[in-house]
Order: sequence, then C-alpha cells, then structure tokens
Amino acid sequence: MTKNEIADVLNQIAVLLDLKGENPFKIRAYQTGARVLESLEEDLGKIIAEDRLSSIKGIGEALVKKITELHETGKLEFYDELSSSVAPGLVEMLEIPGLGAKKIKALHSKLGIDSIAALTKACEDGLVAELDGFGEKTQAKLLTGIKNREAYGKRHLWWEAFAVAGPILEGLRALPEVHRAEHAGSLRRKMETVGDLDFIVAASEVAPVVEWFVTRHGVTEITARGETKASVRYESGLQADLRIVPDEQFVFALHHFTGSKDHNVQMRQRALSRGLSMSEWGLVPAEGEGTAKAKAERHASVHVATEEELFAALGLHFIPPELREGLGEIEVAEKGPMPHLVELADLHGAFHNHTTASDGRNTLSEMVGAAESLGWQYLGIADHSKGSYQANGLSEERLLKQVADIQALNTSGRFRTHVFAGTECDILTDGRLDFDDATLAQLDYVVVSVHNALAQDEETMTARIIRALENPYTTMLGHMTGRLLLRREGYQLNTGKIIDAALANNVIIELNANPWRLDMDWRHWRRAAERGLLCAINPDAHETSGLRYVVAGVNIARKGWLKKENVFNTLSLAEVKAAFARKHA
Ligand code: DGT
Ligand code: CA
Ligand code: CA
Ligand code: ZN
Repeated sequence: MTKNEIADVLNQIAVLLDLKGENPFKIRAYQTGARVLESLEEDLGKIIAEDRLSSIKGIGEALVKKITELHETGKLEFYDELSSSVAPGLVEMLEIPGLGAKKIKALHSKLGIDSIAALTKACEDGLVAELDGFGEKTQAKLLTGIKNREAYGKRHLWWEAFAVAGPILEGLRALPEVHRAEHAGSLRRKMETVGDLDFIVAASEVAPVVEWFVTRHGVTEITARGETKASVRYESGLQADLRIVPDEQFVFALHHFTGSKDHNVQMRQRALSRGLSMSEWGLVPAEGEGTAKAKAERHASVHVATEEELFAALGLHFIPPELREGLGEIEVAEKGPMPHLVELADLHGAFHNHTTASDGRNTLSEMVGAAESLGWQYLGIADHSKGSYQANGLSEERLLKQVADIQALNTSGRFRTHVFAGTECDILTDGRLDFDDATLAQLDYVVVSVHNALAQDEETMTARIIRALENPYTTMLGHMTGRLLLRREGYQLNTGKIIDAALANNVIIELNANPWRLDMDWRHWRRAAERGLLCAINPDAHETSGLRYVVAGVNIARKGWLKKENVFNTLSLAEVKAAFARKHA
C-alpha cells in the first residue's frame, strides 16, 4: 500500500473508533498518524527498511506496527475486525450534516437506527424529534441533509452538464485577467455522465476570477474557496471546480485534471521510465527526494505551450481527450498518430427519427426542414410500428400512406434534403418483426427495436434480438440495451453474441445519440468496429431540436475510437441509396 492509502485506512480507523465510543486520545493518535503520513516527503518503504518509522514525530509505537503491516501486506487484521464490528450504515450516516459520532450512537442505541434509510423513516415518523438532544428543528435539518445528499451525490448527463458548462467557459474567457481557460475532467473526456465540472484557467490575477466564478447567476452555494481555487454548486446540484494556475503550468494542470486517473497513472509511469517526474505542476527530472510539488519547485519544468508539446515531450503523438481512459491509447500514440476520429461535419444525415405520425412532436415536413437547415443530404423517418400502441405506432395502412407522402415530398422538390422511408419496427417477444415481409419490402430501410417484455432473461432476450437481425429486411438495430442513463438499466443481453449476429447478417448497429441512451455503449465500439461492424449515429429525434443530439452521438463514437469509415451516415446520399439497393438485391 502507498502512504496515502495507508493514511486513508488510519483515518477510517479513527472514524470507526469514534462510532464505538473509544477514548478520544486513541482516536486522535490515528488522525495525527494519517496527517503525518500524508505530508511525508521521504519514501515510506525506505524509512521502514531502515527502521526509522518510530523516530518520526506523530507516529506512536502502536502505529509503527500497523503502518508496517499495511505497507508490506496491504492488509491489517485489526482494521478488518474493527470494520466488521460496526454497521456500514453508521459510517455512511456521518456524511449527513449535523450528525457526528455521538448523535449516531444515540440514534443507534435508542431507536436501533443503523442506516440512512432507517433514519429517514424515523424522521418522517417524528421519532427523532422526541429523542433527548434532538428536537423538531434537528429532525427537519436531518431530513433536508438526506435529501441534499441524494441530489448532490447524483451524476449528471453530459448533455445537461455541458449546457451549464458552456456559458461558464465563455464567461471565464471573456474576463480581462484570463489568458487561457478550458474544460477539464469527465466533461472534456465526453463521458456519458459527469460527476462535477472542472475548469482550468491561466490568469494574471486570481481574485477577480474567483469572485466572478462564485457570484455567477445560478450559483446556490460556495462549497470551497481558496487562494487559487473555488467550488460552487448550481441549482441542479451540479458542482463546478475552478483552478487557477500561472501560464507556464496551464498545460500540465489541464492535462492532469482532464484525466482520467488511469490515463494519468500510465503517463506518470512513462515519464518516470524516462527519468522524469510528471505532475499538475510540470515535467521535471525525477531524481532527488520529496513530493512532485517540491521537485517542480526545485527544478525548472520542461516548457510546453500546448498539450501536443506535452505528449511530444514523452515521445507520444497527441491523444484526444475522449480517448484518455487508460485503455491502450498510450501504446497506440507511441507508434504513430492516433486514428482520425469521426467528426460532426462528417455526418450527412441520420435514420432513426419520428414524426407526429407516431409519438413525435413535429410533422414530416417540419422534420425535413430542420434536417435541411443542418445541411443534411438525407433524413430517415422511422416511426413506431403498430405493436407500440402507447407510442401511437403505425398500422400497415398508415405506414404505406406515409411512404406515399414521403415519395411525394421527394418528388415535389420542396427540400434539398432527401427523405428515406423507414420504420422503427418492434421486435416481438419471440423475435419476429411487427410487420410482414410484404410490408417491409415497401420501405427503404428497417430499424428494429425492443420496446416490450423488457424483463426477459439474458438468453431469451439475446435469442429474440438475434432472430430479428436474421430477418433479411432488417437494416439496423435500434438502442441495443434500452438503457436510460441514471434512470433505468438496460435489458439483460449478451452483447458479444449480438455483435456477432449483426456482423454475420450485415446489419448496422445504431449508436442511439439521445443523451439519455448513448446505446450501444462506447466501451464496445472499438473492438466491434475493428471486426467490421458499421455504426449509425441516430438522434432518435422526436422533435426538430432532437436532431442536434447527433452531437452527443459523435462524442460517444469518438470515445469508441470510431473513424469516419466506421459510421454509415457519413456516406453521401448516392452511397446510401446504393447500399440500400444492395441490401435488397
Ligand atoms: P467525474 O467528475 O466523477 O465525472 O470524473 P472526473 O474524471 O472529472 O474526476 P474529478 O473531477 O474527480 O477529477 C478530474 C481529474 O483530475 C481526474 O480525471 C484525474 C485528476 N485527478 C483527480 N484526483 C486524482 C487523483 O487522486 N489521482 C490522479 N492520478 N488523478 C486525479
Ligand atoms: Ca469532474
Ligand atoms: Ca472535480
Ligand atoms: Zn425506440
């Protein structure tokens, strides 16, 4: 274990001892030990090897043995036993403002409360207010604290977080003191969900920037305010972190706080193997003692003006933020330039879109008009099929009427955007499609999706979907797992087998670009595309503004290492027509 990990264990021991009502001096000893370890500049392994731990101020005899055991084995029997003697719910209750060890012990011994859920119930039932030392006010405060904790602990959709972050970044860049400003963290890496926003700024003066940041409209709470950083909370519970650095540190800080953690760890290892120490402060010779910060203060850092130069200093080609997940990107960047990832401008249309004929909110011509103003060469209309009656799915008759309307619109020359007539056809519970072959044959293409019997077991669901992919009229599979991010898990299925079946049957898999779906997940795309799977980035738009979701889809496609040639809707109109003709030949 590293010294920081050991410090975490010591702090945790202090918490557990406190909950058990142990002697305060003993508790303090663990807290002090943790602090001393964290600020230790020398190598812990060396100190232990030379038997000098007990000579360090703040580390008592009892701790020497425990630290040594943790360092050498990564385990501590004392800690394991202590942990198992305290209900985990009690530890969690410490996160609620107004609750310390003493109050938690009282709640536990008098009301048997050992979890936040039990506490919520007791507060709602008015039991907590009746306890000595609590009262109505405290009870109400605890309930609020529990509610806030839920809201704040929540992750946020990238799409919604980006909407908050964009104007903050613009505002920062417009400040006269600010030289450079960027997003960092998961937002910059285009993760599907975001824990908090991170901003890195290089500025000539710190105070006015912090002042602007913490007084912005929509800020409900300032959660931290230091000399070079600040954190605030917005109404949605979303937190935003700001760090201000001198110009020469900007690129290092930007790279560090963009992450991910795994990517950073691998980058630091690479630096070390070249005799360099890399941190948010700079890139300096690794020799000598002390923390990365101390080294950066001692040595002049390698000078870099851009992230390209930072990667180059470690013998690497530039790695786009989307790919910095520690999933082999460094090995690729070592050998040559990274693949050229698909871009928004590469898209010439999309295939899974709805109109007022089923559950959309805009008419066919409104949707086509919106596609035209995006400069799209084509738009695919795929309204629901009759089985999705709750979504006003189309009968055969209404579908054929729509096909005729689309043909008429295409020949009218009203729009420069060509319309393809398709369907989002339900995959019935046994894997048959909701329309028969004669009906499907009237269409340009067919998206197949699961919309009911979502609780089927993995084997049944997988077989069901594969059967649908084997239908010769199936062009693409819609929202593969049906997940709704932060709301609903996807249905059980075997992703590998479905990808195999898509490849075997020449079926495209959709990357549903709706920010709540982003399905199929980016983690599967790299490998699948290498095997030849084609992706269609589809907004699943239910109104004209929904077409913009392709922005989120392109982000995720890039995270999945997809290049232009992996994405079907980068084809021109003529190429798509030819591909559809081939499918039916
Ligand atoms: P999030 O906010 O949970 O969606 O994820 P991130 O990646 O934005 O994480 P965050 O905001 O905690 O920190 C931003 C970046 O800073 C993170 O991706 C990597 C870097 N970072 C933060 N803490 C650590 C750490 O303890 N070790 C390392 N190696 N990097 C860290
Ligand atoms: Ca973050
Ligand atoms: Ca953060
Ligand atoms: Zn659907």
